[in-house]
Amino acid sequence: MSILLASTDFWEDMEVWSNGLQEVMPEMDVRVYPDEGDVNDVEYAVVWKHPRGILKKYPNLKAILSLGAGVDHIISDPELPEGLPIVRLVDKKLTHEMCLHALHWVLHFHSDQYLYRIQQQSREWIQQSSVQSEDRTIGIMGLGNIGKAIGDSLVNLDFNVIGWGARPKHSLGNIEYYCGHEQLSDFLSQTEILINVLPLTENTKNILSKIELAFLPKGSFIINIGRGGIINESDLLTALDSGHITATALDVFAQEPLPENNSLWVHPSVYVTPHIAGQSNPGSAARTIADNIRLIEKGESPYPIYSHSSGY
Ligand code: OXD
Repeated sequence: MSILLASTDFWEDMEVWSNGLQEVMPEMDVRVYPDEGDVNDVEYAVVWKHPRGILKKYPNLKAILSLGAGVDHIISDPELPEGLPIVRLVDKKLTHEMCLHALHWVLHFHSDQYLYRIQQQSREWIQQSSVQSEDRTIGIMGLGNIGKAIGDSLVNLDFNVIGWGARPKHSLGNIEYYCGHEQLSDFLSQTEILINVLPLTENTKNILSKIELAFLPKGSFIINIGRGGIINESDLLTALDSGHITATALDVFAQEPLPENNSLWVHPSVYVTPHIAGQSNPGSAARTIADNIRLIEKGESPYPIYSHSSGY
């Protein structure tokens, strides 16, 4: 019985990942693609942007597990074997990192740090009047595990937090929830700092385009740590140029790595980070993946499984 690790993106860390998985699952043989040995032995594939088409080579595969929170890198494989559970990664260290990243940019924008940086360049001593956190509305798109954790940490800092998602939700504590396309404009029109954590699906692609960006109040900020394809990048640039959006922190892009000639690199109101907001932690992610494999071995359901109908 073996686990296959496959990625086109993590090669330099593959040894760390394979050692991490081997340590928590000594009963399994962890192999790294393309050194998979006998293809009949492979029962689990643990992947991040695996080479397209390889997964159909393993006749005894029982499940595909993601090394990251998203699974768009898996389901975009046109030759994916059918009928296998695809397991997302919900890992508390990854969630914590995403919270810290989001918090960093919220505070940067909320407390005018972006402005003081500009003032420093021209040696201007101007004290901006501060806004109390309870008077600042942060809107989070995507209230899954990560979005909810970010929301809760902001509520604890007394921010006014609202959320938007495609489906009805219960018990979001102090986060007022807006649901579906019909409530998107209500949600956006109150949002001064928008945090996107939505996964990329057929329904969320370009969900923030010209019309939706115009619903945001003038002078608002956007933090994107979900997926790049959710915001129409050329509409975003137009909204930044017009001053409708003051600044944006982008960790994810429609095309990654962000091409050298993309204007987002050089726009003065854009902060670019190279998709590092929630890096999976080999130690804790390996334990979560091992727990899910053991559940499958016991005939139980791993958590959470990708749902074809919701697209994530
Ligand atoms: C992920 C990511 O899906 O880092 O975990 O984007």
